[in-house]
Amino acid sequence: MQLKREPIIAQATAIGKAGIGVVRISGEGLQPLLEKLSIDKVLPRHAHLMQLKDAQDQLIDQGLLIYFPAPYSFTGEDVLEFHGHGGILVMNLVIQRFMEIGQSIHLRLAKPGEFSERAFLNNKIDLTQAEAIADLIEANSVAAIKSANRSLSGVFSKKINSLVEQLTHLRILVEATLDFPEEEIEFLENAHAKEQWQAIYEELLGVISVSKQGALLRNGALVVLAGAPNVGKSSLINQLAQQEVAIVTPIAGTTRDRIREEISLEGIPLQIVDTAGLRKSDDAVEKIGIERSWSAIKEADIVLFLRDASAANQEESEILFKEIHASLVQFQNQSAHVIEVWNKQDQMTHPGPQDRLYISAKSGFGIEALKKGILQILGWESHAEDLILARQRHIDALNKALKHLMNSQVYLSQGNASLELFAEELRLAQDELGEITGKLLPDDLLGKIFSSFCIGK
Ligand SMILES: Nc1nc2c(ncn2[C@@H]2O[C@H](COP(=O)(O)OP(=O)(O)O)[C@@H](O)[C@H]2O)c(=O)[nH]1
Ligand SMILES: [Mg+2]
Repeated sequence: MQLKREPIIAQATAIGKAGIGVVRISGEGLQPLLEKLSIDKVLPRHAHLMQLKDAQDQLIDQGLLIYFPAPYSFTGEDVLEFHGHGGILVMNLVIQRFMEIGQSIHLRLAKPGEFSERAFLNNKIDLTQAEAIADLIEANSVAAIKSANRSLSGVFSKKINSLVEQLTHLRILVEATLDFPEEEIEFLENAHAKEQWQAIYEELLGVISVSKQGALLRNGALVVLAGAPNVGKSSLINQLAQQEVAIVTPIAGTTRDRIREEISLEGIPLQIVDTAGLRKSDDAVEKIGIERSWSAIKEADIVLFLRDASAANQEESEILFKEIHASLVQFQNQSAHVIEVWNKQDQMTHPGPQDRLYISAKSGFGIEALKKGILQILGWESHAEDLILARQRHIDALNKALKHLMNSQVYLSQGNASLELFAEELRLAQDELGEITGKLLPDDLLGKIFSSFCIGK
């Protein structure tokens, strides 16, 4: 038996001063509420001009009322929208008044994400689509908007559902085979079980790849500028940010604090961190700065290790370079990429080895190449049209599904005795995929996901 859910109300638009503000109500059976609103006849999906009055018959607000009867609404329940004036107090009074009128049907304030949760529970959208709504609202680049919209229209779910279907098909095949042990191997061969497995494997790899691309758009990367004093780290952050965010002087030890600036490369948000130059110092403040440089390196996705290409003596820099690599190992941040960047190209007196990345933070020479290098290291393929704005939750589940699929392969090649294990691994892979669309997610996890959305969503 399904429990009847209480009707809920919340402001759907942002709280603040605006021309209009929208209050949304959703519930199973809002007819009693409509009857009390003293509008003669409320037509579905029509805008009705309405005066909302308080218990003393004083006008609170005048606006438009739209009624979306179930199941043709966002939540799948009856939905009422009141489009009034977007003032903080007005909207509060409007909500209060609706709560008074709706007392008999137990109208209450909505919790964060509760509208989306109901849409999910009523099968209007699946979990990836609900998440895509939140992502669309929070998107901070055009690319992120595009890929959120793709998820919202069901592209991601379709990919997942297709994989689930193929896994089911293969499982049925294997389980049918288990009933006829004598013919097992031949049967599977005739049904091209290996080929089916291979197709699923390739499709899953494809989904993982586009999801990782999308995750880049969402998460971006932390790029730390490191190196000896005076190699041009602060000049480079200024060049990348296209403004003077850090102080540049010829005096070694100028930068002491970490300076952060966010830039966007093809829609990917990059946190650029300028750090104090790494050297032995007796200055108490500079020492703290240098400690902070190391802690930035500890967290980096990419370390841009700057060197002065015009300097005759590279010995110190060479030692520092090794030190950075060693410390990344020590920090257990081996996934960080270190890019060697040779700065002050404009001051070089003779050409250096060709395989180096030369830039001039001063003139801007090589900056485009550097940006390209960063994108390449992040694995960004700018022309991928079918990006999915995946969340970490999705990537984790996809990776786990891949792991089970790989496990299953071992059993398939072992033949007879292992077929049950083969089927079991396929089932585990399928379960992981089911978690992405929310079909197989425990209630407490679902609640956690929806409560991270804001109120009114
Ligand atoms: N000629 C030249 N000078 C540079 C370049 N980049 C930085 N400098 C100079 O090198 C000095 C140190 O630069 P700064 O950015 O403060 O280096 P940091 O200590 O690594 O942050 C300053 O005098 C800069 O003007 C460059 O590409 N070419
Ligand atoms: Mg500096």
